Amino acid sequence: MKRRTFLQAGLAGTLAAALPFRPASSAPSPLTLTAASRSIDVNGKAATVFGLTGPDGKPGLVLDQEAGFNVRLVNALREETLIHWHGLTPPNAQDGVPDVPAPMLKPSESRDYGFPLASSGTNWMHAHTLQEQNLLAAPLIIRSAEDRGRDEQEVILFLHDFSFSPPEELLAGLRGGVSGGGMDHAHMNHGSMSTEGMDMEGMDMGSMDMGAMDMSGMAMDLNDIEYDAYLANDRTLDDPDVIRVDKGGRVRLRIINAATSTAFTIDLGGLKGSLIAVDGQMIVPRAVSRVPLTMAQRADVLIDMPAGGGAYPILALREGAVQRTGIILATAGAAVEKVASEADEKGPVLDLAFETGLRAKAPLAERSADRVVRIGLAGNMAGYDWRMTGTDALRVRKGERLEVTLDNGSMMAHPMHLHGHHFQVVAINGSRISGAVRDTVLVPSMQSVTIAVDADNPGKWAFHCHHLYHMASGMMAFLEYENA
Ligand SMILES: [Cu+2]
Repeated sequence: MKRRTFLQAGLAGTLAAALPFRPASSAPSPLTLTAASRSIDVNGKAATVFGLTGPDGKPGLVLDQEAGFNVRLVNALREETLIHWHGLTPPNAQDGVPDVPAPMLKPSESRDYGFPLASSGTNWMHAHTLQEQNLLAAPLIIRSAEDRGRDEQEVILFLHDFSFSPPEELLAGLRGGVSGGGMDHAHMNHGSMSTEGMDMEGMDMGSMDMGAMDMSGMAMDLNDIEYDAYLANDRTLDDPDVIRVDKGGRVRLRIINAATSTAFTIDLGGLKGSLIAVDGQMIVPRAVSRVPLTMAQRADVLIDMPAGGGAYPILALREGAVQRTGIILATAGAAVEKVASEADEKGPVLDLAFETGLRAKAPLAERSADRVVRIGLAGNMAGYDWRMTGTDALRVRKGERLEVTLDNGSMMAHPMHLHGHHFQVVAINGSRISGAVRDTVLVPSMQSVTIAVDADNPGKWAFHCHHLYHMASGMMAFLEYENA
């Protein structure tokens, strides 16, 4: 039976009049998502980057949760690629790590994806290769019926770190091969700063050049790469995305840090927000004016715009550096003043203070762990040989509760991401909390974070640092199900 005939038969008589017309429920045709090259303007210079465009011509996808994930990925690039659905929990065969297990898509090849959407939330999609550096990444927003019924304006803030140098060159520079363009300090100062003569008491953690001190007084490395620009919705503050909002209206900011190796602190400026979700998962709402956001993390912030109107920059401050990017929320007729791309002060260094205060709205069920694993995070800037240790123990059976303590003995912070699952942060430096449910957690230098995972999605799942160059240099492991 042809689809049209089937639909007509199914909708015959009074039933057709009573039910809303929903062709997607009987014979869904997939939404087309195209990976292609495109051109953007970065500080007055044309740049050829990748992009992922949905059926409406906009970047990425905005999906209704109940319709499920029903997408045809088309590779319109002249090279192979594959896309990871970051924050979703697809069956293992539909995850996007090349050959784990699905192969890359060849040029002009397409592939259909279909699975139920377990939760609504702010997620994203990206290539699990160096192509991510060239913006093969986009928002992936899942909206529940409840979300769609709210009287609020949704605004996406999609962050990225941009370089005119190819990622292969950036990586080679970090490994010591070449002094690639865009990097000026990959081998300077890191791990070698002296604390002698410093006044630790009165020290401003964000004011030091190149790094900062952890609590034991050791030097931490912050940024591996000096980028040419920091983008918010593909733009810099020289020509920012100005989004029209209503006086007194409610805005739901969906913030995505899609930078490959840059952490930010989101600064709401004069506005007050309520943080309602992290990594797409609801938390007990928390009043915020600033939100730390490491690589791959997301944050949903509700903002009630002032009744008087005006123009309000939402800024992303680069960690430990003066660079910043952002968007402007502006009411009709408001004068939009230019915001400089560099601040007077360096952006804050991310720690776990904020994370410690987060509480999941729907925590994992109370139960003891069936398996407890300790993973070390190791490596250094000198050799650029990042790795995870103790990974042989990353095994689980379906139905088990796994607890993993991520123990960072290196001088850099690592944003750790597990595919195919959400986990709950259950301890920070050994102190138990009922923390946020997430898919990416920051483990700062010389600190530990314990996560709990319910093993409910069999397969072989990537578990890695979301700093692209750490991952590419070896900081990646797999959680494997036994008897799967
Ligand atoms: Cu890392």
